Amino acid sequence: MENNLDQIHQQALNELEGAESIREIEDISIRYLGRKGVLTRFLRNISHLPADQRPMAGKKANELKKILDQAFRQASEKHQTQDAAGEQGIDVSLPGRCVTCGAMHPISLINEQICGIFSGLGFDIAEGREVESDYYNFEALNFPKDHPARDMQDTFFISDDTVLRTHTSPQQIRTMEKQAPPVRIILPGKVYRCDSDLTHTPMFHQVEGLLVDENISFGDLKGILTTFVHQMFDEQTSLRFRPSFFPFTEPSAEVDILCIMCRGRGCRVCSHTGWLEILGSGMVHPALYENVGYDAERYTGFAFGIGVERIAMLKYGIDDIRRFFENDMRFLAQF
Ligand code: 2NL
Repeated sequence: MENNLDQIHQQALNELEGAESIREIEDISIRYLGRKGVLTRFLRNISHLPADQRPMAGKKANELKKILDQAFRQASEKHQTQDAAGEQGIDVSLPGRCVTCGAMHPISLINEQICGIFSGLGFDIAEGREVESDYYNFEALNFPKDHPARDMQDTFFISDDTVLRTHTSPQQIRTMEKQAPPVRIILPGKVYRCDSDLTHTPMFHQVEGLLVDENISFGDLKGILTTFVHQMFDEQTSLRFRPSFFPFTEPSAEVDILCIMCRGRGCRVCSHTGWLEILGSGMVHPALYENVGYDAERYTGFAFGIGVERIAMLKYGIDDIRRFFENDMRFLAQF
């Protein structure tokens, strides 16, 4: 009887050794442990043995059943991993593929930084449409009929009366139409101008700001924009307010910072002036208040416009604005 069991054990292991797939292992398992399997039949025939041999035979046979069951299972698991890799033609010994990680676009980074600074100063963030009417893009903003910006050369016209917005100001007009002062908003977004060279792309990003309330003076404009410059660049950055002109502000001022490349000594980046222009600003023109129904005697305010690409070029030392939109991963991965 024991010889018989040893024989079954040995034979099963031999067959298992020769098995080359999970299916073959399953077949062997069925041949030994299945309903009509060799070991199952042995167990069933124990009752025909002499009574004194039955307990020992039963014990040994059940032990063998457990041993074989485990052997089949282990062999099956081992094949499973090998087969899965083999079926897909995968060489599991090769090193793994690197998963490259995405990164924020430099323009998004600077845009978020600008918005973060003004959020901290209490400005709400608003957004608007990119297709605008002539009225909101020009008329309401005090552009005279013959202003060059109203020319095909500078503006993308969709029809006689519809344009791709050339600045985010139209949405500020819409906000003032809907909301009484105090208004304190910034407007980030894409704007479009028919222009293309080292420092201009037909689409670029702007963050405009507007603050209107009682008793707002040019001093408030200077304070807010000085704080912005110091947070955006460096606490020590020197800046100056230089008189300028925009149809929608009076007086108007452009803000320059001392050149961050040459510290004012004069270099190629600042065209040897020692200063870099970083934004435009001014006190909101009273004509705009008339257009939105504000009392121009009671309210004053200031506005400003920041070119996001311009700030990004200065902060990252990039001399061609088109780099931002070529989608070259070698460039974008650096930020
Ligand atoms: C620039 C100049 C500026 C504004 C934008 C503005 C908006 C309203 C009323 C008055 Cl609703 N002004 N925006 C004011 C001054 C300058 O942008 O060079 N941006 C890149």
